Amino acid sequence: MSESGQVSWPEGQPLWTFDWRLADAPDEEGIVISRAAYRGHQVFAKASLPSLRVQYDGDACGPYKDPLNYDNSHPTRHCPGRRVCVYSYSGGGQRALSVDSYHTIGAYRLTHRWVFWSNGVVMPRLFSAGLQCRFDHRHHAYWRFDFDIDGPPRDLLLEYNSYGGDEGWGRGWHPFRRETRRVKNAPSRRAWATVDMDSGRGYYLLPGPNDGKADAFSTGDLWLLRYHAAEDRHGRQGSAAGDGLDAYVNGEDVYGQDLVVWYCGHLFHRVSGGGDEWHAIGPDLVPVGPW
Ligand SMILES: [Cu+2]
Repeated sequence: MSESGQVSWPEGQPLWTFDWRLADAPDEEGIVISRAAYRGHQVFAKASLPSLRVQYDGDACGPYKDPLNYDNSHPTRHCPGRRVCVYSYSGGGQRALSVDSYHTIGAYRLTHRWVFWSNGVVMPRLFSAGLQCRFDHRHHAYWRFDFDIDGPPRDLLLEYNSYGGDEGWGRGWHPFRRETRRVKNAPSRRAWATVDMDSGRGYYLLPGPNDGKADAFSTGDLWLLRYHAAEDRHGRQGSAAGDGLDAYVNGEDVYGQDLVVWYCGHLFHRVSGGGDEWHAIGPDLVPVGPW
């Protein structure tokens, strides 16, 4: 089964337009956002959460790959009778449109949410509570952002480091020419941005404060890949044992190409916090340039 819809928000003078869909295997990748545009300029061809891996200390349980699908989603009080809840609210002088779904997997409770703000900011989020196994563990959430800023071609990914020089994209910003896997580096305030070379429009990708960092089990924070349809494996990407993303990093040119950016948030869940505590991870996507 699946549930899907189209958004044009706010009504009358839309800032955001996109399609959404929550489906079962093999398309179990949480709520999938597609054909998203802000102020009439394309942002994503597709954005989704194809993989959610869990590792326990000492492998006391698992590891697991938890699917986010229609089958394990449930209606909430907010939206009776529906699995995907679409609603708007205001905060900090901005309006927001939220699209979310609530899932249970064993004792886990999970909310997958996309928030689209009127100022162009996008907040992908995963909220987690519940204890399946009474050992400290880490949830690794892999978001896949198939950016098509102003259309598929001519995009590039920049990385900011406070120690970087000026290479023509602002002090500290370095453009990647080849596919790569990257890890966070808080001391240099490392962040990323995907930019269309012609329009100058783009999106910063700013790691969230609770997003942790890569470890031996989940070895990356960001992957920059050239788009290939065959590399979109939907909910079948990777397994409990491995995310399978390094296999796509094979030296392809990514400078001014059609790009896919994967971002992983690493959520440390201490058993001592109990099962009712909710944890949240996810980056902020912030528009840059003349939107
Ligand atoms: Cu947990």
